[in-house]
Amino acid sequence: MKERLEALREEALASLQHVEHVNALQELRVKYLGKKGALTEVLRGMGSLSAEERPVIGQVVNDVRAAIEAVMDEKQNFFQQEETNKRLNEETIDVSLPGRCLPTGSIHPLNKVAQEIEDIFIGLGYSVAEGPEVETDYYNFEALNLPKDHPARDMQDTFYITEEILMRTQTSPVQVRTMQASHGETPIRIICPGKVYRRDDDDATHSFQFNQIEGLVVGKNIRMSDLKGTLLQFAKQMFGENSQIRLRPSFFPFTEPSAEVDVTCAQCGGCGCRMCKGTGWLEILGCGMVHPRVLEMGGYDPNEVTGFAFGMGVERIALLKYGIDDIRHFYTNDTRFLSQFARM
Ligand code: 2NM
Repeated sequence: MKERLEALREEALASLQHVEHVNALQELRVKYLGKKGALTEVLRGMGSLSAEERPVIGQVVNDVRAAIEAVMDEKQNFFQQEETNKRLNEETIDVSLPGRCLPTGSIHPLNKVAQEIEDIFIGLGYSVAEGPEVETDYYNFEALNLPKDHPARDMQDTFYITEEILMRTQTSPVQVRTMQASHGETPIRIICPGKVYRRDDDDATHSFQFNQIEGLVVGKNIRMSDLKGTLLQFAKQMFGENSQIRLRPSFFPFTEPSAEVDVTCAQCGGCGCRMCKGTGWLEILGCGMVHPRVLEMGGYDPNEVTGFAFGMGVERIALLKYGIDDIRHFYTNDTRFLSQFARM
């Protein structure tokens, strides 16, 4: 029996020499030390031994088991270490690699231009005033010298909610509200930025919703020359120090006299190009001296104070400033378009 046990040990140790994988090791563990393994088989035969032989053979069984287990444990540790080394190698982190860049947003060109316009007028001492986009007929038309039967009150162009409530078509109702809230106190120096709405079909130069900035100055002895000087200052800051402006007579119900303002084309310096259609001039805004009736409805005595006002479309200014050919680029939100303004 002792010989059988020793032969078993030699056989097990020999097989263990060639083991190259944990699975094979596990198979050998079952084969020699398992419940139905070779060593257990030998132990079963111990019943037939004499009382003297039993402890001797028992000791041999224990020794053989210990010898086999020792080599198996050693192999097990080796495989474990090998596995750990492999994983450490595969999972190395190159701490010198640059981090991944997250895409960052940028300020929308329309908001950027609006902010720039606001900053210029804030620098000239103006305050920013805002008001509702849903307006009453009274603030949007009536108080701006457009009574119900006025031909300039084109029903086609206005989004009506009820007969008396509408989407504002310009930001001037904010200026009426400001005048009325001031109770005849001067001076007023405000700009009113915001969204306005017109029932237009969208195309390269029109949108049913766009952004406007209107300005209003009310005080003693405010004259047309103040308006012209202010707008020249604005044009120089917005389009470049060499810019010039010209005023052409026009008509608005809320101003008298009224004018349209052109700025010299910055693309060609006034020589004529595609942008200015060969004229050297670009139309940028409308303006005029506030109509006495508008001052009156705003709570002012037109014999005591005068005022000037102007209005411009932010989209139009942005198109001209950046040489963009279609207003719809501003609303499509294609990041290839928008990202170009990130660093401008
Ligand atoms: C324009 C052109 C001319 C304007 C007038 C007023 C107010 F409230 F004083 F009557 N606000 N804005 C005005 C004048 C707006 O936009 C092209």
